[in-house]
Amino acid sequence: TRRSFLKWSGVAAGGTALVASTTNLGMPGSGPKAAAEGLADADKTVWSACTVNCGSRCPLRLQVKDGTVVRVLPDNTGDDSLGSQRVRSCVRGRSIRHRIYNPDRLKKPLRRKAGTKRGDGQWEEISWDEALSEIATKMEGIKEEYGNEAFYINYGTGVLGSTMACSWPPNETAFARLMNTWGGYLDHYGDYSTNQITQAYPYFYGDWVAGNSLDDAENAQLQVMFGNNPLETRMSGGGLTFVTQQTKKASDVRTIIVDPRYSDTTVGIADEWVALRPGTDAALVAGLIHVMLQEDLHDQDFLDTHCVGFDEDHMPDGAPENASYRSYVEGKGTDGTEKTPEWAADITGVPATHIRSLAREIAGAKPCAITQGWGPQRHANGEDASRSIFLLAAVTGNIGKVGGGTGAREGGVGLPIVKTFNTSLTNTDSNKIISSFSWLDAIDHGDQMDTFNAGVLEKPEPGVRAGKVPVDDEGNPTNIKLDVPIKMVWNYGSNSLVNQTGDNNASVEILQDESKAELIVTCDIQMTVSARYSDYVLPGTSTSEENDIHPGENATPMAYGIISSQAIDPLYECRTVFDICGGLAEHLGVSDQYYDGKDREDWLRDAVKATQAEDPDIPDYEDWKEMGLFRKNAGSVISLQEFRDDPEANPLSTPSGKIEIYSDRLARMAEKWTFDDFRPELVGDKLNPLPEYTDTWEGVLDSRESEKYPLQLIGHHYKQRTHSSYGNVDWMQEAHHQTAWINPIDAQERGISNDDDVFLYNDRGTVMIGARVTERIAPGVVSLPQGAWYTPQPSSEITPPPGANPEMPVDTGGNTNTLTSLHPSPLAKGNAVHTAIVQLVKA
Ligand SMILES: Nc1nc2c(c(=O)[nH]1)N[C@H]1C(S)=C(S)[C@@H](COP(=O)(O)OP(=O)(O)OC[C@H]3O[C@@H](n4cnc5c(=O)[nH]c(N)nc54)[C@H](O)[C@@H]3O)O[C@H]1N2
Ligand SMILES: Nc1nc2c(c(=O)[nH]1)N[C@H]1C(S)=C(S)[C@@H](COP(=O)(O)OP(=O)(O)OC[C@H]3O[C@@H](n4cnc5c(=O)[nH]c(N)nc54)[C@H](O)[C@@H]3O)O[C@H]1N2
Ligand code: SF4
Ligand SMILES: [Mo]
Repeated sequence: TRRSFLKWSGVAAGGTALVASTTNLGMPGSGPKAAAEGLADADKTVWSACTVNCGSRCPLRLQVKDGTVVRVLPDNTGDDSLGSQRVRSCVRGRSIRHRIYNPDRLKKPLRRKAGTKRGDGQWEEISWDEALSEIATKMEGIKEEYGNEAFYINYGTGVLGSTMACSWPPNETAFARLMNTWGGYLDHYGDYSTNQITQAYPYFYGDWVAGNSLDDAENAQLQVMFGNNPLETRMSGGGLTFVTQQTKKASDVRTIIVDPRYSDTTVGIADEWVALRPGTDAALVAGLIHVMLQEDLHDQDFLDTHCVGFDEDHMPDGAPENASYRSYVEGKGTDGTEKTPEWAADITGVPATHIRSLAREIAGAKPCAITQGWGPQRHANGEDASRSIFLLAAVTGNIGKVGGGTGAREGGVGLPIVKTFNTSLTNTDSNKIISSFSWLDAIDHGDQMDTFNAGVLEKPEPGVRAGKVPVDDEGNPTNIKLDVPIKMVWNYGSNSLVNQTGDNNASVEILQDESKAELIVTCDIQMTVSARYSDYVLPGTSTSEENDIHPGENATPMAYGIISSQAIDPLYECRTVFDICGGLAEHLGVSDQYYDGKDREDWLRDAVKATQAEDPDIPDYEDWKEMGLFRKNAGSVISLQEFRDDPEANPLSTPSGKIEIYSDRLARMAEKWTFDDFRPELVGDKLNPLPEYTDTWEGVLDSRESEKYPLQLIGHHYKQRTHSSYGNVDWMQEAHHQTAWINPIDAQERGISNDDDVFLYNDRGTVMIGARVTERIAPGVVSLPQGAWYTPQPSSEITPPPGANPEMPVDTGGNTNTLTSLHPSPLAKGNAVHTAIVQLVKA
């Protein structure tokens, strides 16, 4: 601890107060009681919040002395019962001072030095006026030459949890409001979290459908979680990490977890671990259903009344013969292979005897709560993985039941916060929309992208997450095309220029070509990896420097929201994004429309008023601000209950009104979709009308056949960080090291022991990092937790291992995306970053 104090005590703002605070934190005599009550002589204690995108949201009580945050305290309201639970922050939130006062904090606007390349790290400090007027002038030039479709707001979730500072979805950001006063911009559908499952939903359920909330598992006989890890991905003490443990404690519901890793959730609540190979859930499900069909364990009634496409008697008009799922399992489909447990065992690595016993147990448990996390779908063909898990819930008849579930990720309730600032203007420009993962393609060759080759879609109705495939009168897909490539990228609260997207080295190459993207502007609080690849970097304020409203997340049965009060003055020359976009609006001559006569706090009051109209329980702005956290018990979520009870009266929004196990729309799209227009390696990709298993690029079979890259790489979401946020916090680095997880069998073969430095590499890049040798990961699989800071060292300084690409730098930060691919998934054009093959050797 002492070492980390030394490391940054001299650097941060308000140095004196900071030293006082760290002294206090380390004070051995203060004892647990004093620690809980905080610093006795603080000037004030204010409600603030941690607003990063970790799937939770925590209030923080910041203690301020002499204008500096000196101590971070958790929620002290609520209790330990579900519905009114205390929202204790996790260790990241408790270390937020180290993020507020981090040495990487940006101080002044920066301009990339003339004559240097993006990424060279050569900057000039400039005034706000210079920065905003230069950016505005460049924006005007781009608009004149290319029009508004050339402006893009990049994916970025660093301030997802705020209202005025909101960084995602794009149409709820301050930059979107600015652009909407000025002709619009190119929007995106989907998100890096859920691209594949979002685009899978329409073809199975019609719309986004939640699972039952996780507290409802107390009514289940069995809970089965596919790649769902709430104990690490919803870490708030008020969140699902608490809910799942309380539910397990209360009901002792038997819990099976299907995951290549023995995750923290497996540690915490599982009775059984099914260690399948990554990307093979659809094969496991086919094997399970084979057993159920042979032993007549499936729910034929539910399939007959609520679904189409399961067997030959229930197919949509015009579907070819033997295209049903039953035919696929029985080996009568086009591949002619019966999906026996032995077939599934060979692909998944789960023994056939285990598949048989699992099938009997899952089908026999009435009801059975089946959920999935988003790990299974962040893969090549992740769309089919997620649909296959929905299918398992359908075949066992658990959909719409208390104690059952839809096979989707757990549902949740929240407060209906209406963000009037962001939604009172709509995008006035084009009807076109691209996948959140297609933007590098759109920079590189946007004017060649269309629906069939790149998933350019029509904008959906507000609030709908999936884009719409354009169709003609007969329902056949038609083609729309982008007119121009992306020329300006706005990157706010995002480390997704490089670091969070995929294939860092290839991304850098595209971004460094100034003939492509002409203007890249980042607004962040710190000098991140992405900021390095920008032309201008604008210093933003952190949540502690602002007033804002923060919707709570994933605490069902509790719904809650936080209003934070500004704890300290903006540091250095930092500005709120409201002011930054306001300044740009002034330079672009649209400030009247942008402000609409209101300041930042007016908009916050406005949002509370609009929210009260939706939910009369919501307190007034001032009262809420005083209480910090407002909570209510909103009850459990049971999804599709009405559809289950009466499918005729409550049809789904699919063309048939039923669950579509075979999708006629996907069959028609499959005839038009092309995959090899830009990348020869996309040959072999396909759309499947059924949720079937596909042997994909860099899947398990490739790893088995490849002498060069025999290991499958995934990169789980990790408790050290929220993506890259908190990744530069010394306390967090000390608490949870960045290491590559590898099974002892694979480690032994390579002469690797725990803590040895290793190289991980493939054609796309090389990482050097410590090894964690552990039976908590399946043999043949490596996990390098996603989000570490990409730190490329030239190959002249660190020699890559023999066999690695000698051209590529060695990333000593250990970022997974140094090894992942920009190859999009076939339907969603999503980030398949859990699909990659690598070699691992001792360094
Ligand atoms: N390989 C691999 N890659 C992945 C994933 C994976 O599973 N594997 N997961 C993907 C997923 S699900 C997601 S959501 C994305 C997340 O990707 P990003 O949304 O890019 O997430 P972060 O890395 O947290 O970046 C957030 C940025 O916001 C900044 N920020 C934080 N607070 C503030 C603030 O108050 N003001 C301003 N201006 N900036 C602030 C942070 O400094 C940080 O640079 O990553 C994706 N990338
Ligand atoms: N601590 C922390 N919490 C976070 C985040 C974070 O960065 N840090 N990020 C937040 C965000 S934005 C999101 S989107 C969510 C992400 O939530 P998820 O997408 O659910 O998280 P992942 O870790 O990618 O995957 C969940 C589990 O799936 C497993 N898995 C990987 N591939 C497969 C597969 O093919 N099949 C199966 N069955 N399992 C597989 C992984 O080992 C992991 O344990 O987490 C949120 N919470
Ligand atoms: S990282 Fe998430 S769980 Fe941790 S304090 Fe922040 S909001 Fe809460
Ligand atoms: Mo995410």
